[in-house]
Amino acid sequence: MLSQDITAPRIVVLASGNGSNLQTLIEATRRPEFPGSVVAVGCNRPHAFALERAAQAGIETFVVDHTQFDSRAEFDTALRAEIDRHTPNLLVLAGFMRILTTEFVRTYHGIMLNIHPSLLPKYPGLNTHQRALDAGDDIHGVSIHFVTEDLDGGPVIAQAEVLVAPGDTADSLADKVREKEHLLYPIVVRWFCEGRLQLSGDTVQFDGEPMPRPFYLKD
Ligand code: NHR
Ligand code: GAR
Repeated sequence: MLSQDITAPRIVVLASGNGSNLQTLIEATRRPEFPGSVVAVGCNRPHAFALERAAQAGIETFVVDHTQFDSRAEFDTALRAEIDRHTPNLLVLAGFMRILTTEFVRTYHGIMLNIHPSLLPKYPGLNTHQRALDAGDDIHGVSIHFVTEDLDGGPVIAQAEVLVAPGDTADSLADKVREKEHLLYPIVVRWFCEGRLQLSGDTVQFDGEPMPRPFYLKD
């Protein structure tokens, strides 16, 4: 229905690499009953496979190559200009690999989500799978959070766990975690598009009530 298309939340996805999470979001949002659509995909790397996935799906793309800027502030300003052309209601980081400035994060406060490959607050930052292995963890996983200035420290909305098996490597763990990511991100993006998720101060609100703990996806 045309009227639905006009009012459907507009999602911009930022990615840096392969874009498998982007792919699952494109597929989920294309189901007729999904209350939002991916209107553009932005990358900081000109050769990211995510760009090909978007093009294949007929979705607009833009590249803001961070290596062409002298500072993070200038990069972020250029990135904001590209994003804002698409008037997003939701900004989704899906394997986006550049730390964003305070200015940027403030601009999209309450409408920016990130998927992070660890059970936050464990292992913010990079190399999460190796760090979980090195620590001897037997449970690892993924978290989805609102993005704030605090790197990977924004309020957590949802998590899913994977079991670490003897013989697991960083690569095998990444594969297991990615499987959970592909299940979890579309659920959370749908909630946001349905207007069920809000950030209020440091608290995630779900259906207008503070979430006492993150949603935990069961096996
Ligand atoms: N920005 C802010 N302000 N807050 C967050 O919570 C953010 C963010 C930007 C990205 C994703 C995050 C992740 O899920 C994310 C969350 C990149 C780095 C990093 O160190 C750290 C965390 C995340 C993403 N990036 C290096 C940098 O110098 C570059 C690394 C590379 O290019 O491979 O920006 O893990
Ligand atoms: C995902 O596992 C995501 O959690 C992680 O990168 C992968 C991207 O995969 N994100 C980060 O490490 C952010 N620093 P994809 O490109 O296939 O979606």
